[in-house]
Amino acid sequence: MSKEFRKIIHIDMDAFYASIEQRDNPELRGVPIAVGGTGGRGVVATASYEARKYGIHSAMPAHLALRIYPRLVFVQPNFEKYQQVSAKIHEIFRRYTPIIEPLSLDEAFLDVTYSDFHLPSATLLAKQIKKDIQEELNLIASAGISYNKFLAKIASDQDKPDGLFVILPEQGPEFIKELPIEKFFGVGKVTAERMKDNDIFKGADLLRFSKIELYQLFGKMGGFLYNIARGIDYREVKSERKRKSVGVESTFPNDIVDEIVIIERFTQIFEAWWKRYQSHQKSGKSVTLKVRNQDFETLTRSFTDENYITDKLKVRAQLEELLFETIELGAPLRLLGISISGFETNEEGIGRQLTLW
Ligand code: DCP
Ligand code: MG
Repeated sequence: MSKEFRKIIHIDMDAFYASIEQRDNPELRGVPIAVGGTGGRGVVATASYEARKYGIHSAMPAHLALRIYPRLVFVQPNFEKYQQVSAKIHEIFRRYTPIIEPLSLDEAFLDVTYSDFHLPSATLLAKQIKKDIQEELNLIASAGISYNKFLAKIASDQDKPDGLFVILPEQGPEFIKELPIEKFFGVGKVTAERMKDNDIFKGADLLRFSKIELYQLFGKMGGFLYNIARGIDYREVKSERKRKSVGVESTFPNDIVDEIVIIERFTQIFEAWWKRYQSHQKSGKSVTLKVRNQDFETLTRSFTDENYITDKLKVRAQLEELLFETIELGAPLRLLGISISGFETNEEGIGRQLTLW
């Protein structure tokens, strides 16, 4: 029975930016804070849970938030830091599955249908991920666990903060019946309005319509809505591995001619590309070099290795050789890029099936 069902975890960090700021500045702990700008058109990016009690929330204009709670502490966002924290959260995810699809810095789907990890259930695995995040990063995450993306995403919001919520296959259809359409993940504002025009306010209301009627009303979305109303969502968790290539390129502020400068720029781009390639934790076999000259003529040259590319020095030497075969010496160079593709695709069928609960 469990065979047909996938096991998906959706992780969403609690008050992400605000929690990081409170973690790193003890004076802000327990205090209503907002991360965001206070300038003329400043808005609250996120509010700490202490501030939310007063009704302060994301996207609220700063002046309004301050009117509601004049002692609200505003903290300037530090996106670089949030990105670094996000990368660390992803390192934790990767211990448990390679199939990770980020939705934003603080949210991601994990497909753990097959996992080599020693825990036998997706719920226990989600608990372990929350524990790792808390112990190693001193931050709280909420987790939703279910058999598809739609329900996993809804589930992570059910029990926030510090949530852990499971929706089992037999509970899915009932759960959706009561779900207001504003909470439908994947349904935009326009579709939501059209749903209301047709007296559709919650999942159960969709069941009145045939598939054809839903297609007539909502176009392509119709099929999706028909399935969702029955707890069915076939969308895959699209991992970074499924991205076709990983590359870095740079257009130079001034065209470059000098061979020494070309090597210097090549080295910078190569290093940045290699770092990105490593951080994506996937192996590719084909490397492509892209150059653009003064006349905007773009040339690409590739080579493919029999084995996955892991030897930094070797690939650097190959690329350098290719570069000097490709560019005309003395001709000004406008853009240089390196990318890798031909990634391994086998990510299922490894490990064993987990139970959902
Ligand atoms: N964010 C933003 N502007 C918004 C919404 C969010 O800049 N309108 C940023 C700040 C958040 C982060 O994205 O910290 C994550 O968004 P969430 O919607 O997940 O909100 P939080 O993580 O802050 O809170 P919650 O505990 O409700 O998930
Ligand atoms: Mg969040």
